[in-house]
Parts: sequence; C-alpha cells; structure tokens
Amino acid sequence: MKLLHAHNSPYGRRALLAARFSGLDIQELDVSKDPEARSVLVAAGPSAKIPGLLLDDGTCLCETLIIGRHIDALAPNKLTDHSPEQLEIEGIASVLMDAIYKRSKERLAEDGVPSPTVLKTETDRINRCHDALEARLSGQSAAFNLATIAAVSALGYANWRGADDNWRKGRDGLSAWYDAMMQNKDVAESAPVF
Ligand SMILES: N[C@@H](CCC(=O)N[C@@H](CS)C(=O)NCC(=O)O)C(=O)O
Repeated sequence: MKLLHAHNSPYGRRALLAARFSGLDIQELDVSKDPEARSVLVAAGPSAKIPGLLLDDGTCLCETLIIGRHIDALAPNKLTDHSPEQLEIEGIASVLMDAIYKRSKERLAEDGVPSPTVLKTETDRINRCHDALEARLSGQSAAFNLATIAAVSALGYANWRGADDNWRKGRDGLSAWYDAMMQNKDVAESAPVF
C-alpha cells in the first residue's frame, strides 16, 4: 500500500498518522515534494485530492474518513473503538478542518472579494467546534486513535490557517491536551510548516 499525502495538508496528516500508528507497512509518498507522486495521484482516481491510498491491486481510495476506516480494518493496532464518544470527536474535527479549509479558500477568492456570509458562517462553525473540542478533550491524556488524530490535525491546521481565531484563548484544557499530543514524535514531525 502507498499513501499519497502532502506535508502541509491536514487531511494528509490524518491519513499519515493513521498509517504510522496502525502497525501496517505503508509506503509514504509526499506529493508536495515528489512530482512523480502527484502524477500517480492524478492517474489513480478521479479525486486527485490529498490524501489517496493506493492499494496493491491498483484501487485508489479517496476521502480521509474512508482511508482511516480501511487502514483500521487491516491494522494490527486498532485505531478506533467505534464508541459514540470517539465518533463524535472525529466528526467534529472533520467539520472543523473542512470549515477552516473552506474559509481559507474563500479568503483567497479569485475575484478578490470574499463573501462576508461565507466567512461569518465558517468562523462561527470553527468557534463552535473549538468549544466542543474543549468540552470533550480537556483533562484527557494523549491517546492515538482516529478521533484524536483528527482533532490534533485540525488544531495544527488552525494554528496555520486560523491563527486569527486564537483557539487556545480561554481553552486551557484543550491547549494542555494538544501540547501533550505534540510530545509524540510522529505528531510533532507531521505538524504543518509555515
Ligand atoms: N473531503 C476530502 C478533502 C481533501 C482535500 O480537500 N484535500 C486538499 C488538500 S488539503 C486537496 O487535495 N485539495 C486540492 C483540490 O481541491 O483540488 C477528504 O476528507 O479527504
């Protein structure tokens, strides 16, 4: 199996961490550093989005949630207990990531005029997600599953593309949880560089 990711993609980071924590032997190809890997991604399926998981039979899985499920299904080290608590956090982190991504695209609108409605809708959603993660992850110790991988990746992305939200402010429990997660070598190494 080959994982096509890009260092600064938060979706790619989730798949990368799932691959690393799974105990499976998954080859990592960073399409931001390797033009050949980008061609593989584009040729492998219609999505051409990061991440992609290229299976040995040529099937290319797209969508981070699907890729995480497939890795977990094969993994010696299971990545989810399928509990409502973990699923809820994974969903909230997915929504947070999508909202930051959508807002940053809007800020770079081709006509130079971002929609105030989109900016407000997504910023409100981002703040609600940060509050929800504070409520759920405060006081938790570092643990590595699909939910916590999604949350740490979304918050790492927020540090970069959502710095003005200042997510740590008033969220001491979430800040402490994030800092504990970042003690892990793979989590730290995969943080976006900006
Ligand atoms: N829903 C997708 C989103 C993936 C995504 O949008 N990835 C970005 C990189 S952060 C991408 O490849 N964008 C290129 C594009 O939209 O063409 C997932 O969960 O995997």
